[in-house]
Amino acid sequence: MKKVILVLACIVALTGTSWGQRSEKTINNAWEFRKVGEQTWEQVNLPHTYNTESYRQKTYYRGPVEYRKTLTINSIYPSLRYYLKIDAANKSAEVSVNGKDYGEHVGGYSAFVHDITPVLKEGANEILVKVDNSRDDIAPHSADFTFFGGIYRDVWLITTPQLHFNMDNHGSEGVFVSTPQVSRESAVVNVKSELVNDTAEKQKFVVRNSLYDKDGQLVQTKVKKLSLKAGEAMNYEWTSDAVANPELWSPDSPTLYRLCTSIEDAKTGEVIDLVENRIGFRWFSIDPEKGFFLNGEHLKLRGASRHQDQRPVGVALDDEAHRRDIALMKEIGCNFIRIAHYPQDDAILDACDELGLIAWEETPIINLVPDSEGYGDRCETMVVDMIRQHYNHPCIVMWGYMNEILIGTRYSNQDQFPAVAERTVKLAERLEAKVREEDPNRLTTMAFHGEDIYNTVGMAITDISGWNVYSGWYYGGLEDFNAFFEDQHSRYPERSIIISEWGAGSDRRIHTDSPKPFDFSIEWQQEFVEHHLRFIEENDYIAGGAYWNFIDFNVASRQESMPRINNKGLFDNDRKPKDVAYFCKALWRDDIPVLHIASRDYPVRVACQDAKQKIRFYSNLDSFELYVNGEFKSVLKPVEGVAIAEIGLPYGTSSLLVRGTKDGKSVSDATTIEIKPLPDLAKGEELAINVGSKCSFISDLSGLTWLPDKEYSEGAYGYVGGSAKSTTNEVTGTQDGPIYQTWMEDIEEYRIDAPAGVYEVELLMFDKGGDNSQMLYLLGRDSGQAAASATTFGISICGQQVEESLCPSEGKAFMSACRRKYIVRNEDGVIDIKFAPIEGKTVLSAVKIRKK
Ligand code: GCB
Ligand code: CA
Repeated sequence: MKKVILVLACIVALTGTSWGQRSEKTINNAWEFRKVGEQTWEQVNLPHTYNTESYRQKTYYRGPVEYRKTLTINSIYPSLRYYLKIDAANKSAEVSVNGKDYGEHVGGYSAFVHDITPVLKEGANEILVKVDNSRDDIAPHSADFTFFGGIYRDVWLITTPQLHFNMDNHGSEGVFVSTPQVSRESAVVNVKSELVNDTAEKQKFVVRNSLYDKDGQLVQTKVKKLSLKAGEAMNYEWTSDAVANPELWSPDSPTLYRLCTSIEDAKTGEVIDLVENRIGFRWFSIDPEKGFFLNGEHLKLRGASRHQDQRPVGVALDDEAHRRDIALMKEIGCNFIRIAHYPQDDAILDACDELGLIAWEETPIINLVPDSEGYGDRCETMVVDMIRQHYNHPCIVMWGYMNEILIGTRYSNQDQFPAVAERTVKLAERLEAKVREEDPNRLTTMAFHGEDIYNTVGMAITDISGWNVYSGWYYGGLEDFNAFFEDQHSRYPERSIIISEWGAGSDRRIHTDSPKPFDFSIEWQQEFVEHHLRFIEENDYIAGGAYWNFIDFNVASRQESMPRINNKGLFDNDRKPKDVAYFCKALWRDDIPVLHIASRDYPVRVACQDAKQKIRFYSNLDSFELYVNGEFKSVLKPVEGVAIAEIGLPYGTSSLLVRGTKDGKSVSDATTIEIKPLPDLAKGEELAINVGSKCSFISDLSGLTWLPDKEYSEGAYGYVGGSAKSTTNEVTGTQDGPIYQTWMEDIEEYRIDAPAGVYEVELLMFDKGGDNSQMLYLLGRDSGQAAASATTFGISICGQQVEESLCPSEGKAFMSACRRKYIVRNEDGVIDIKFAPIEGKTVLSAVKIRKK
C-alpha cells in the first residue's frame, strides 16, 4: 500500500502538475454598508437587509446602497481560479473588485458569480457591491410583499483548479442532472457537464460519474477520456446505464442517491475538480380529471406558499431558519410547497429534497408587465437563472413564471387593458417556450387571479392552470369557491387545475361567536380553512392547493387589522402555529395520531360563570375523551378533522385534557382556559365595549377585553340608532387599530346601565375622511385623505354637555385615533351618551367606563 502511494507521489512530482483544490467558503463577516449619499459606513454582517423598518412603517427606503469588504488573501495560487458568488442581492447588484467593474446582475432572488482571478492579489482586495431595491424596470413591478433590499443571502469565495466545471453559467455549478426515465423497475440518470480548460496547455483528462445509493454504496461509475486545448471549453453528456429497481423519492420516503461528477487526471487518476449532487428518482404526471400522480400513484398536493421574512431580521435569515420552515410545513403534513413569489435560498430547496416536499418555484413577475424597454429580456434572465441554479433538485416538479399578471389593469387604468394584455401574452409565450427549452422534464404553471380573462386573452398556455381564488375573503362566500372551480372545470375540462392561492386573515386579538369574512377573527379563518380544504381534498380534478400563506408576512403598505402584516398565515411571523394549522395536520397526516385542543389562540375569555364556551378540537381520531378539571365530560367524534364541544367553565383557570388512540398509538393534549368574570363596576373594574362589532378585541398591550357590541336592552349596555360600519384601512396613532376599524355611524345614543356614582367615561372615535378605501389586493389608494368637511358633533353624558362641537380629526388628523376621557356623575343608574350631529355623521368606535 505504502509503495503505491509513493509511486503516485513520484508521478505527480515528475509531471509537475499540482492542481490545487476546489474550495467553497462564505465571506459574510466584516462588511460595511451605507446608503448612497451617506458619509459613514456601518459595520454589518451578511446576510443583511436595510429595510427592517418595513415592520414599523408603511414606506421603507428604496434606493441605492453600497456594501464593501476588504478581502484578505494570504497567497494566490496560479493553479487556481477564484470566484465571488453572491446568493442574492435585491433588486440589482453591480460588483467591482479592486476597481474592476463586473457589470450588473438584475433580479433580487437568484445567485450570480464573477470570476475575480484576473484582478485578485495577495493582501487586501476591495470588494464593492452597489445594490438598488428601487428599480421599477426589474420585476416585480409591484406586489403584496416588501422588496427588502440588501445582500440578504450568503456571499461565497469559491476556488477551482484551472481545469474545472464551468462557473460562468447563470450562477449554476456547470453540471446539470436529470432523471429522464424512471419507473419502479429501472431509472436512468443524465448528466450534462460543462468543462473549461483555463490552463495554458492542452489537457487530457477523464470525466467520471459515480452514482451512490442512500447508504453510500457505489451503484455505477463511468469514465470518459477527453481532452481540451488551452483556453477551450466543451460539454460532455453522460447517460447512465439503467439502475435496476431504484428506491424512489416521494414525500413519504424521500430517498436520495448521490452523484459525484469529477474531472480526473488521465494519467494519475487524481481528482482535479468535483461536484456532488443528490438525485431523487421519481416520475410524475398530471391529469385534468384525476389530478396529480407521483410514481404512478395519485397524490393530492397539500401545501402552502412560503414567503421568506421573519421579524426582526427581515429576509436576512440564516440557513437554519429556512430549514426550520420546511420542517414545520412537513410536520403539519404538507407534501407540497409553492415557493412564492420568487426563487428562494438553496437551503429551502435542499430541505425540500431531504424532507420530501414537492415544489413549485417561480420568478417574481407579478401584477403587470410594464411597457419598459428590455423588461422581457430581464424576465427571461430571471427564468434562466432560476432553472439553471435549481435544476438538479428532485423536489422541483413545476416551474412558474407569472403571478396574477393581468390584475394590474383590472381595478385601475382599465383603458390600458388591451395593450397590457397583448404584451403580457407575448411575454408569457416567450417565457413558456424558454422554460420548456431549459427544462423539458418539468411541468409549467402560473397563478391567475380569479377572473376568467386569463382564458379569454390566451394566457392558459401552461401545463397547469394555477388559480388564486379568495371567495369567502375578499369577495363572495364559502360556496362561491366551489362554484368557481366547478365552472372552470366544466368549461375547460382539458385543463389541469391547481389552487395556487386561497387564504383568510386572522388576528389572535379578535374573537367572535358569529364570524364573517373580513372580520379578522380567528374563528372565521378556521371556518374558512375547514370549508376550503375539504373541497380541495374531495375533488380529484383539483390537483391540490397551496394555502396563502404559510406565515404572516411583512407587507409594508398593508393596513388591515395588523398594519404591515398580511395575517393570512397558518403560522404567525414568529412561526408560532395558529390553531388552524392543526386542522391541516388532522386532515393531512395519517401516519401519526393528531389531537389538538384548538383554544390556544383564545386562552383567556371574559364570560359569565358556566356560560357555554364553544371549543374546537382538531383530530384525525375516530373518537376521543374530554376531561375538564379532571372530570370526564364526554366522548367526542370528529367529523372530517373537527369536533366541537360547548362546555360551561367556572371562573378561573380550567384544565382541559383530551385523549384517545389511533392505530394502537395513544395521544393526548392538555391546555388551560381562563374565564374572567364580566367587569364589576361597583368594584371599580373597567367595562370596555368594541362598539359596532360582534367581535371581542383583547389588547395585547393591556390584556383588557373589549366586549362585543349589541343593541341596548334594559339592564345591559348597547347602542341606540345608527348602523355598524367597518374599514380595513389603518387607523393611526394606536396599537389597538381593530377597535377603531369597526364603529357605529349616525349613532344617536349609547346607553350603559350602571350603579350611580362618579365615572370616567372614555370614548374612542376617528374620522375616516374622504374616499380612501384601500383596494382589493392593495392596488391603489391610501388612507387618511382629507375630507371636504370634517365630521363634527356634540356629546352629552348623563345630561351634561361634555362636547359642544367635537371634531375628532380637528380638520387634519383623518384616519387617526381620537380618544377622550370625561368625568361624569351618574345619578339615576344609567350612563347615557348622546350624540348631536353638526357636520357629517356621528361616530363611535368604542366606549370604556370605570367608576371612580
Ligand atoms: C394574491 C397575491 C399575493 C397576496 C395575496 C393576498 O392574490 O398573489 O401576493 O399576498 O393575494 O393576501 O392578498
Ligand atoms: Ca369598534
